[in-house]
Amino acid sequence: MRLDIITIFPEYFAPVQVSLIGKAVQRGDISVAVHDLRAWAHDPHKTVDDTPFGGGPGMVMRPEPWGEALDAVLGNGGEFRAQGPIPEGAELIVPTPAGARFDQSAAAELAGIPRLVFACGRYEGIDARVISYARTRLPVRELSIGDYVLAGGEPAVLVMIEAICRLLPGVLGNAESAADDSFGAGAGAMHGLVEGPAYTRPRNWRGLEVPEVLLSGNHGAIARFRRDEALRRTALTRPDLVAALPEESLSARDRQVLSEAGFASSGEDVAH
Ligand code: 6GU
Repeated sequence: MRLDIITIFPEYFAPVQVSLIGKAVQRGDISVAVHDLRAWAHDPHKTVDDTPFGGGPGMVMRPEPWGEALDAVLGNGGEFRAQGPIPEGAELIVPTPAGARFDQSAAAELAGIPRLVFACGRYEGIDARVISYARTRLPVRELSIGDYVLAGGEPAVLVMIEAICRLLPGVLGNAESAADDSFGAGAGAMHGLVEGPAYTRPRNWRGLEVPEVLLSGNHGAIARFRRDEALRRTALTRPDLVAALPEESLSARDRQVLSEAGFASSGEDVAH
């Protein structure tokens, strides 16, 4: 997978060189190019923003540097502007709090795309014509990582890259761990639930014991215990997820655990 990031803060992306993603970059499974938007600002001050038409607070990123940046990064020699071919399989991702929610299914979809170009906006966003124009040339997604406002798209892009790249084959040490985690879709996944707690050695730590069943070697009992814990924790921290569970996905035991945790069998929270 190839990633291009266009930003006024290239230093912000140093973290892609570390941890699992950094190792995948070193192996050549992922290539990352970070581009400084100011390289395409031609005035002495390398201005990339201006006041909004119609008035109001904040600044808007000017279209010209963005147009040239996308021409250079996406077009093989300016072809982006010249209506020539866009690199096969490329998509443009624009992080914005006004975008559609970036969630695990979006991450899984994007993990299947060979080339992602991230356009990080600052201030009050990028002149809207840049996105309209780009939509005539390649698929564009405006994405938000949650209902809060960041000063810029950079941290959101780091989050998206981490979520996407850990789904690529070979990036996680254990091929099953991505599929099996909260929101994953693997054989061991707790579909639609968050994961319960995990334990490792020592069996007794500061007087606290590891739950006995996990030491039993009884795989059926362990799976049941983990599902109970996942149901309890999801009921406590994410009642919205419990309410969204399809009724037919719940066994009698599941419903009992949920009802003990304060949920009616309809999936509604009856605790308050
Ligand atoms: Cl993608 N960008 C900004 N600036 N703020 C956000 C966001 C993105 N997602 C949530 N808040």
